[in-house]
Amino acid sequence: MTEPSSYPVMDVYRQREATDLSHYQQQYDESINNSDAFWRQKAQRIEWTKPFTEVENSSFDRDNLHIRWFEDGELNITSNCIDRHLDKHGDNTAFIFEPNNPDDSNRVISYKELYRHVCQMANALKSRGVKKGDVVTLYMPMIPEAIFAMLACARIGAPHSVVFGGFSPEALADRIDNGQSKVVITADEGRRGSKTIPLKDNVDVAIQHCHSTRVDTVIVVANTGAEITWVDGRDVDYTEITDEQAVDCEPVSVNAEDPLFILYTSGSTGKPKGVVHTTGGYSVYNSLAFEEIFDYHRGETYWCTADIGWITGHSYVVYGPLLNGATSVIYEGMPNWPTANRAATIVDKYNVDILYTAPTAIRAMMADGDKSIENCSLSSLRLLGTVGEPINPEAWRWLHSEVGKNNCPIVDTWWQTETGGIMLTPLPGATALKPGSATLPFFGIQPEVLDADGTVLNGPCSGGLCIAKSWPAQARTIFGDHQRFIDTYFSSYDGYYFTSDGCNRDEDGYYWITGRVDDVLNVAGHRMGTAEIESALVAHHAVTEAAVVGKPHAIKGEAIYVYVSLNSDTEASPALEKELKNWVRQEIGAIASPDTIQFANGLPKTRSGKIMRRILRKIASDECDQLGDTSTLADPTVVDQLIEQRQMIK
Ligand code: 6R9
Repeated sequence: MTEPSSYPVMDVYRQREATDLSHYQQQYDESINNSDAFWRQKAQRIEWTKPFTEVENSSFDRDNLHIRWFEDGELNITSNCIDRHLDKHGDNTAFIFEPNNPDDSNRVISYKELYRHVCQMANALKSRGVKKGDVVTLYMPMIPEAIFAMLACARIGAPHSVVFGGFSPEALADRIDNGQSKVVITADEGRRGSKTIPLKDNVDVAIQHCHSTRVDTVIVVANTGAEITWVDGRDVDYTEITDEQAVDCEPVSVNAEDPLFILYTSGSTGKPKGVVHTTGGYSVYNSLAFEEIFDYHRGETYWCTADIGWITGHSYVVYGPLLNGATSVIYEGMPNWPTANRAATIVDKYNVDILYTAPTAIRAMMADGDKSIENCSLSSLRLLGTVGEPINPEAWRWLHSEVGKNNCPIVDTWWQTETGGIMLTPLPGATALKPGSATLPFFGIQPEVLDADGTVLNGPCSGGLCIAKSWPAQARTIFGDHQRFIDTYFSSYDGYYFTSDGCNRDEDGYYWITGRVDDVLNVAGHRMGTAEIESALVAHHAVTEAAVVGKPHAIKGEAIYVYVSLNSDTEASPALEKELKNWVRQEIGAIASPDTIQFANGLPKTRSGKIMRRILRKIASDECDQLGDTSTLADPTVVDQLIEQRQMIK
């Protein structure tokens, strides 16, 4: 049987009132042609402590760049996430926490309980001197306290900076320093399958590595109960400090354009940048996006498998769902531990209606075949979503038939840390699906495809994906470096936000993301800058030069392939290879650890000294017959050597 290339809107999927593409089209046109009126109305989803008068004040002109939404309005996002649900829905479940070990008991947290936890935590932060505008760093496992801590910060107007628990002490230190964060919230340890992660130990090391910030408070959640070192006066136990606090905490009313959080992400150059999101536009956009894209109805159970260390965790584990009074599953562990079908058993255990996950997780399940779904009915599911990287049609079809039982639409959602919310997506029940395409723009999003010369292309085409006008959830700046924000996103194409993704647009206007066109890798859905890994490598005494490229990988999407040339007095050896892998792990974190290291005598460079990664990518992928033009190389013989060395390590 040949697979269909397009999946029509499902008849069984009829939760919406008027669900067809013309309904979408009508609203979409309104959102673009009558943007102010559209967003003014959508902003009524939010309770404002001071109503805004003006909707949008923005320009993508690089000499006069500004992005402001609802700029004279005031609000508190946590009142919208929690307080306003209390009267009628306070006993509804906000979160069901599934622990790493299936034998440990789960935790069910109602909106009323969430209120108390968040208020007590907010009061605890105040008792340690945290004020509006102070950046608080979180380095947490996926446990409810991580969410309480994020919301506690937002309650008092303190921007949170969540650092993924897989990052190293060095990476954590950089982020603490960058945000000048005096307070860190962590846990003794995190759990990932059979492994534990020494979070508190890492925080201790990170604090020693901070150059410009004196951390005066470390709040520690006892998660595993492990023995940890304790610095009196600085370290405080989470339960002790929260238990003694009042159970109410007045939400601080902030301006719509006050920062809600900083989140670091990798770019093509230099150190990760702290992307800044503000409060008003982010709330309006994600409140709407969550409801529309997941077609969420109160009482349904939603599970987004992302970690709160990433933007998906911020927008679609924490804020989007809570703004809609949703019930979410959160899970501390790995999808395939202790058994291959763990994720599927969680779906069955909680009768999950909506599952939002990453292609890499789907491919890992697929690789385990029937084992990943055995003894599970998955019959509660009615909608599936993916995010993080392009989903290959094979994985899409497997998800559709084996997990969704041919009964669930799949929303393939394309977006970025910088976009704050989902940008390209089908709307379930309205958009016909094509496996591998993120389909059409969400409300208010005006994508354009530009060629290398900056010409806007029409109809079916391929080129760089740009966005022509601002949307409410857009990042406002890079923390402490506004010029870098302008240079990175608004300088490639005049008057456009450039996404750094390439794409194709087909005859139906559907978008097909082809991946990053800058030097950013996407490893298991995580963004990694090649420059970042290279600079970690050259900091090792044995390394003179390093070049990092992505190599296609069946499950992770891309694997990290590294070319390293060594000092003349150092010999290549398996021991050194291991040492370098560990080195990167220590400098950045396990997610950046190279899969392959190829020792090289020299790297292919242009006469002006630029490393030709295109060639390195081809060699790594064993496509040496497709090297293309090598005539501009300073020394073309380097390539033959590299190919020979590649044969040896295969
Ligand atoms: C939300 C998130 C952003 C990059 C982005 C693109 C890739 C994300 C995708 C996708 C194809 C999708 N990406 N979703 N590519 N289809 N549905 O992942 O943010 O970590 O900042 O990564 O991820 O390349 O530019 P972030």
